[in-house]
Amino acid sequence: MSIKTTPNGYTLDNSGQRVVIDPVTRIEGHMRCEVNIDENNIIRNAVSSGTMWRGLEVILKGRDPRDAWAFVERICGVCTGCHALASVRAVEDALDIKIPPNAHLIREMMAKTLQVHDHVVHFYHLHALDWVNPINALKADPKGTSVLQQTISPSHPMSSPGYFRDIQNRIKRFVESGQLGPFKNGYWDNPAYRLSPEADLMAVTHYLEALDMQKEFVKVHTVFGGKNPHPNYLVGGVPCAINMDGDLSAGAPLNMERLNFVKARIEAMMTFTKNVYIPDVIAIASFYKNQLWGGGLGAKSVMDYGAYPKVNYDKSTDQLPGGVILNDNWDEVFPIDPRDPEQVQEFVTHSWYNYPDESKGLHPWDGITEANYELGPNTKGTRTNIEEIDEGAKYSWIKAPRWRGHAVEVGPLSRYTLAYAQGVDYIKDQVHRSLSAFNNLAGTDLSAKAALQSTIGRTLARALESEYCADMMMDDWNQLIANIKAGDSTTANMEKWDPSTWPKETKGVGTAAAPRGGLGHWIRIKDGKIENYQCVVPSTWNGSPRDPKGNIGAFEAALINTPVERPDEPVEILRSLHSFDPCLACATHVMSEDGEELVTAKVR
Ligand code: NFE
Ligand code: MG
Repeated sequence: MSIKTTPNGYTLDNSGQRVVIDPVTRIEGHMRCEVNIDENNIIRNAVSSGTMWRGLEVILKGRDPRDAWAFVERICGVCTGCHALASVRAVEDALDIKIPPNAHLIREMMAKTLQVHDHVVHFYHLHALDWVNPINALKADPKGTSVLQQTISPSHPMSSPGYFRDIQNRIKRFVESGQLGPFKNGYWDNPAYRLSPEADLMAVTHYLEALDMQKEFVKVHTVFGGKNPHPNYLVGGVPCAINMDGDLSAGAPLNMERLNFVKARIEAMMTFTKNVYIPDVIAIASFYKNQLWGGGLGAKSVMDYGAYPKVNYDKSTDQLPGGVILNDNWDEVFPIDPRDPEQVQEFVTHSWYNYPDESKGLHPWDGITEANYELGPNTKGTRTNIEEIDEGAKYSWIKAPRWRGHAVEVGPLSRYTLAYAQGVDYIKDQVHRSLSAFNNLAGTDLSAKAALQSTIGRTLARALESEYCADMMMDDWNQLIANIKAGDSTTANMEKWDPSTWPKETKGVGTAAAPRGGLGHWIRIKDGKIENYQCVVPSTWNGSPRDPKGNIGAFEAALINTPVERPDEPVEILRSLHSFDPCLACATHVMSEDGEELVTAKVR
């Protein structure tokens, strides 16, 4: 047994019952989590491990930088497009290529569509079943659900008792057939589920509505990028020409019909986020008002590079300003510079990689990706069947990125904390409006800080960011139309397409607001080829293992001191982990050789 306090202020005690969750499901990629639970069922130690290895950074070496986006975009099919965006930005930065304003607006609309799509799918299809019990919805009085719907969101038209009764009958047929599909394997008799049957019925109904909506949203990617997932990008701009006289049958130019099609999808995103998503998060949260745990690093130490610039290349036009907040001090925001070798560094002391000197971190321009799978002496089990991880040694395929040595959280909650602390009116209004709706429903009097620093706050920030992105996208759309009307239909700058125009040696960095947080790609180009390429990804920050000083990352921190109602049904652990929307495919971007899971399941 050992009790330790980490430099970032968490007391870890690895005595008590060890509970292993592997695989953690309803995430992207492969993840394992081990916790120690004391005699009062409180989590006192947490170990999060990425259990897959990929190697995209290695695959890129020696390739044409103009092709990099197409490789790195395949890091992930969920946050589709954001790696391509960070990549083209990194290459353009290295080669000093300035893209036309229309290309920026189209890229922004694609990025914001991704946010809305990813956040909606995450909340309804990956996270909601941690809070919502579909089996309990069978006990609901559909009239009560109708009243609830009209109370929390009077503008949503689908609210009649008959509508909810039909859905309830659909769920009944599902359950009676014994084929629960996505609702299988839940802990449905666990008292940790707190919603009324009427609220459960409303939420399951919206699960189904969201399935229909998400496939509409992504059509914005098919218009601008040819397809989804993995829309097309281009170094120098976007690969879609504007031709207002264009005939669609003649090869898909961007014409007014297509632009109006996009506008209708943006309007659908605005309506769904305002009338369904945000009211649902607030209504569900009101049933969990006494369970505002799981804050961890969230809103205390946070980081973002800055998001949604109005003007490309001008960080002062970021609509969500970036920076770093440390240790809960919202009065001091440190500027962030991804080029500064002292700021962003990755450590591998507890990661399955080699560095020449593992006491030091490496800035991504000098980053090394060299696998080294070795287990600590206190590991229980074998190399291919770990029973218990030894967190004193290397224990994850995720590296540990740090900002000036500090563990920070990234994601919508970090962006919202930074924007709130820096006085962005739209964000403050949104936070205050949703908080007062929550306080009214729940009969509480929480401050913004208290509400945000929790698992539910992290989930709320994602909903609010979806609304914000939908609204901002309409501004982007209007600006694009204004540019075209003023005679500018340029979508690419190909002046430096030819490698003969490039310097012999150069380097660049590209950042983007990925759905799960700040994303950065760093590239070195030599003799027209990629010499080094490093991605530092949101789930790498949040899912990071311990660093050499012993600081724990955001997933681990969010679990410490969380009470668990039934240790063999750890729904609370899933809630906190899912509130980050983990993507292990992104986090490790770097699968065992035979593609198999490295470890086996104990508790699901
Ligand atoms: Ni695969 Fe990703 C996002 C990136 S990982 S989901 O968002 O970049 O955190
Ligand atoms: Mg990396």
